Amino acid sequence: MRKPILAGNWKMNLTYHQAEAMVEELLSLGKAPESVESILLPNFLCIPLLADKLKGTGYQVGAQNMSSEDQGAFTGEISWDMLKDLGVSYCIIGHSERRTLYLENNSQIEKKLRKAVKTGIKPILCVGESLEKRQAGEAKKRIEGQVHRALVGLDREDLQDLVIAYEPLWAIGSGQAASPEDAEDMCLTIRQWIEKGYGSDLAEKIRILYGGSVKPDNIASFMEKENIDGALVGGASLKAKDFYALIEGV
Ligand code: G2H
Repeated sequence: MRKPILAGNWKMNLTYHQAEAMVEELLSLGKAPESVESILLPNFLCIPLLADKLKGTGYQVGAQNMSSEDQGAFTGEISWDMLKDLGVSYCIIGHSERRTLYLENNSQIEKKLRKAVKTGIKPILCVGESLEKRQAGEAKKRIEGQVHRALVGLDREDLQDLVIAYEPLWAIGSGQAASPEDAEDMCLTIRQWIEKGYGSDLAEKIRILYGGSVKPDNIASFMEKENIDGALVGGASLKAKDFYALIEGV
């Protein structure tokens, strides 16, 4: 059985002191349930704070992005070992906001994913189609292409900790989530693609998440689906009560 994941992507929200207050409130609500991997992904400046506060609580700390390089003259970048040094376990790779606003392309995403898996950072690879692609009936082709381009040259052994998040662009931050049926269909498509390329063992093992306007009141409808193993949540992960309710809804 695949252990579900609830990952809170804070994006560029919460200052250090706001993050501190959020985490303290979260910890006052109760323990992280053992049946779910509960991960908070704050901005880089808050990673040391969360790593410290969440140590031994069952909550994990992730990053929203990382460099594909090891070290050196890469102004403004953060490397895998800087993250690992602080106890970061997961890192989002290729979020659609990085792809569209910062023009990250498939080749850069492939390099980042390769660096993550080779250095023991567990990647949460994000894929998703635009509304135009969906309306043109090209959503599946688009998703398969993104997964294919990100995994080029990696083999089954590299991908044991891979997590993929299906996040349709039109559902992100819009309040308009995909229907659980559509989300399930796309997550199944991804799993079948993995099965074809890497075999059924890996396809059965990897966690595939849905992301895009997930809230405490709709998470259960996604979790009912066979091929959805959790959620990547943005806006609704910023408040402690909502984040805790999301974990309970998994
Ligand atoms: C999609 C999601 C988190 P939100 O980007 O990755 O954000 O839940 O705000 O739609």
